[in-house]
Amino acid sequence: MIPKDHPRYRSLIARERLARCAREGVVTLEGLAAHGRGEAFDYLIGERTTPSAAVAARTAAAMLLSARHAVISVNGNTAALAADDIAALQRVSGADVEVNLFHRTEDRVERITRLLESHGVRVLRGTAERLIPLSHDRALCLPGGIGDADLLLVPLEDGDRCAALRRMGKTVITIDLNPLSRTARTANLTIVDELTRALPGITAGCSSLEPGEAERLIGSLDNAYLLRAAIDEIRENLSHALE
Ligand code: PTJ
Repeated sequence: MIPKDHPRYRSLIARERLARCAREGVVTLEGLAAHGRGEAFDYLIGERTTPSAAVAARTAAAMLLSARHAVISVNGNTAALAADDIAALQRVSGADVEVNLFHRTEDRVERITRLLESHGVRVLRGTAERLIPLSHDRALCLPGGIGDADLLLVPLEDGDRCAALRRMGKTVITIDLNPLSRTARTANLTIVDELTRALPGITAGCSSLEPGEAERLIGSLDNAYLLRAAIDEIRENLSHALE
């Protein structure tokens, strides 16, 4: 039992949930390691949504609402940490949700689908085909889902698939606390923020964009600028860390 007044309460609850989901076969052991890397970067950015991440989240909202066919691609970590946030974002954006895994087994796809559905997410189902130009099973996706999408939101992505999706001509938005990762540098738009802060930020953006704001945000999108801003924010945070 984690006491509510523990100074690291949120972090400990997230770890507890991931560990439980790992025991249930939703999250992989590799996913636990990936979360640890994310936590380390979250310390560096000060465990808050930085100004550049807030702009990135609003831009993501604009892109999701302007897409012909937007799909949110969900993996084990995302389902474990943010099933309610995915449901809320799907409601306001109308995006499809597809389960796509790095460590793919049909059993995991089914477990993650059921977990998402129990939180109110409508998950695409069907027969996956090898449509993404990759040699591993992350190539498998649904022809009417990721296969047809013009825009993908892929939280906690791996760099290979991000690059392959770009080669297919798709626009890729990612959420990644590491601004130096290959994914962060390959995506069209990277939100350098923790998943459970970034998703509600996108959802809020979807219901509060002013007239003309979406065009302005999309027109001025510069991911390299946003990544440099994230690194500057880390540097600034570190310079006050021990005060
Ligand atoms: O469920 P599967 O089989 O699809 O596997 C999912 C993982 C996450 C294991 C897989 O996609 C993977 O190996 O990812 P990577 O290459 O480790 O990349 C994950 C990135 O997400 C890293 O750069 C982490 O810093 C970052 N990250 C981890 N946790 C969070 C995060 N970013 C935002 N919020 C988090 N909670």
